Amino acid sequence: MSASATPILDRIRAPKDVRSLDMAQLQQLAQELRMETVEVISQVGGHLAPSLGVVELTLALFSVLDLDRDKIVWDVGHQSYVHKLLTGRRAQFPTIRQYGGISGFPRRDESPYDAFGTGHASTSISAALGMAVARDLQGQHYKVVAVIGDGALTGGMAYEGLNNCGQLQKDLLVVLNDNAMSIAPNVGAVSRYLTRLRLAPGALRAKRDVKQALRRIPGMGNSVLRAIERVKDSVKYLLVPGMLFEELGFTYYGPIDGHDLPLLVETLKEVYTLHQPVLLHVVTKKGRGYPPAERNPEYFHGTSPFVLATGEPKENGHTVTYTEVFGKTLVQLAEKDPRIVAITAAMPDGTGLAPFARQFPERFFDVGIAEQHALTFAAGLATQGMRPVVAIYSTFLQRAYDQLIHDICLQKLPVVLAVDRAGLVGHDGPTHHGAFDLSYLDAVPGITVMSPRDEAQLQRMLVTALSLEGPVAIRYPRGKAVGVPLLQDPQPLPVGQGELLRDGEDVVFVAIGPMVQRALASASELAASGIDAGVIDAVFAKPMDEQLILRAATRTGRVVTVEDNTAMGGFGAQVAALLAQKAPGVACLIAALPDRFVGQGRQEELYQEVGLTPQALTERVRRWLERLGSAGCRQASGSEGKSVGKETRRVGAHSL
Ligand SMILES: Cc1ncc(C[n+]2csc(CCOP(=O)(O)OP(=O)(O)O)c2C)c(N)n1
Repeated sequence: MSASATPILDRIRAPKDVRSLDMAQLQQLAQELRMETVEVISQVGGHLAPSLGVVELTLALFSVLDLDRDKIVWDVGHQSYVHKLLTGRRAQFPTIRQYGGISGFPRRDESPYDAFGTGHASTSISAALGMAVARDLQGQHYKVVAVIGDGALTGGMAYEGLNNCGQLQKDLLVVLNDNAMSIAPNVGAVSRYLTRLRLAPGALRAKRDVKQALRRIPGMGNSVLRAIERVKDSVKYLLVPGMLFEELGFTYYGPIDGHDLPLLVETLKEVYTLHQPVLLHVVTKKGRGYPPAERNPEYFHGTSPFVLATGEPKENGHTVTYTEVFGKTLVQLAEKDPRIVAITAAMPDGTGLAPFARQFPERFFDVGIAEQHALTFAAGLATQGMRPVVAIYSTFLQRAYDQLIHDICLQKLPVVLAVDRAGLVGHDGPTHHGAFDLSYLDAVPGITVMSPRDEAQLQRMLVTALSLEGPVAIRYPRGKAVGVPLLQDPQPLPVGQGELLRDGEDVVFVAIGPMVQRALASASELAASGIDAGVIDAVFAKPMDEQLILRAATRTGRVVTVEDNTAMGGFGAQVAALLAQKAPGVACLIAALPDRFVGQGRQEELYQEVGLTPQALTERVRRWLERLGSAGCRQASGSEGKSVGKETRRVGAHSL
């Protein structure tokens, strides 16, 4: 039998097994963890570069902390793969991010070692502080560690947490994992400040060297040291960089090399004994140890499956995405309209704004992971006649809801929200699904909300949005577009007008966005079994084309709404409310995301699970019509059990 390539990792069943390893074994374990991570992620895809960057940091934390008591909160959590491998989930690791598999993020329901569920950035300090306060109130003793990246440190919530830590002075360690990268290169003044700290290394060494030298002075070293501690502030000013954190009430350590395992362990042992807020600044390299990821950390931040030897993507066939069409169209429009400016919260590539940034660098703003600021910043720009377009993922827009209501909509400001990744996003799972936008957007007065059924309609929506004098949101899904030809000169859409795409007598689908294609496919399937289903593309979720919907509803007596948004307060709920008021008696079936958090997997697997594939819709509609048919017959004519098709049309018309 050949020797295992991962002899040490093979022995790790739980975090305590890491604590018993010596430094040489830890070093070897670091290699093995890298190998395992790269191999698995090359097959299934995932957040490779962030996890490779924290191999040594994770090992050092595991070897110093007692994780049966102590807690680590991983900010964003996309760098927690090594943590997962060391906490009893190695066997499931190949299922990471797959349907039914383990999550790509920490989850409290997945492991007792996942102290806090994450996915969105900048939450770790607040959560860790909450734990530290609970610990003290309960008279318990354990260490709480927040690990936050320099990218996540651009998020306002991180400062709210730091600010509160400085006041409460709890025993809490914040590890700042500084790789100078967000997904893209990090931005902002704090990032510049961290760079200055990085460029002035040796400070920690200097502090230690002074301490050690003093201790060696016989008879008086320790008393001098104590005296120095008493005048700590002045010593700090002399020896310690990181005054920003010191002034916020933290003891700052660093910056230290986050790949120097002995130094990490030694430093962590030292800070472990301090029972106060400590910020340890470690410098790491994103993608460390896998050359393609080191060369291109942005691509390998979150990657699809790739060829291990080269780092080349396994799937090469490129199909145009909604994101790309948005980005390209915006560039074309901005060429003609100098008022257009584009804003992203740390996702220039993900939101398709990279071409805009290249072409109009002075009109492009990456504000960091700061969605709230992004929206109010846009509002400010709009007050002065600019036309800001905030490109943002649906899930992250949740962060900025008050800014949307209070700063943009209340003031009727013409800010365009390009809401990407609406609906189910796939492998990132419940932290990242855009499951709520129609509900939360439609609730706000004065906003126009649209969702395209194909990429040409997206172009027209963008033109429409930029022609309006108030706030607009266009929400579109992750992934490839339909494949219709793009428009050379997209024209604005008539606001509030839906489109009847297919006439039908038995039932009418009222669908929105990408669900329109599914409704059309389902209508074709239903036709094959004798059910004549019409399809309306609502186009606008707000203002909704009430007349069009009501006409079709009263004609067929049966409406099926279809949306990739939660059923709760969503598009279907609006249609149902409309029908209840203006066409009572029309039966309405709402096909939407369920009122639970949907898991992870390929998008289609998930849509299958929630019954939003064309086939699932067909089945549901057929069964529903059957039920209605019999109920309707009883009500309308007293006869039993009439089924779907032409007969239900009679029943439907009758029951109106
Ligand atoms: C609120 C929010 N906005 C945007 C994102 C998308 N996002 C995921 S990771 C990341 C960059 C994080 O950078 P950093 O914290 O430095 O970690 P690194 O990946 O460099 O290890 C961003 C912008 C997010 N997860 N949460």
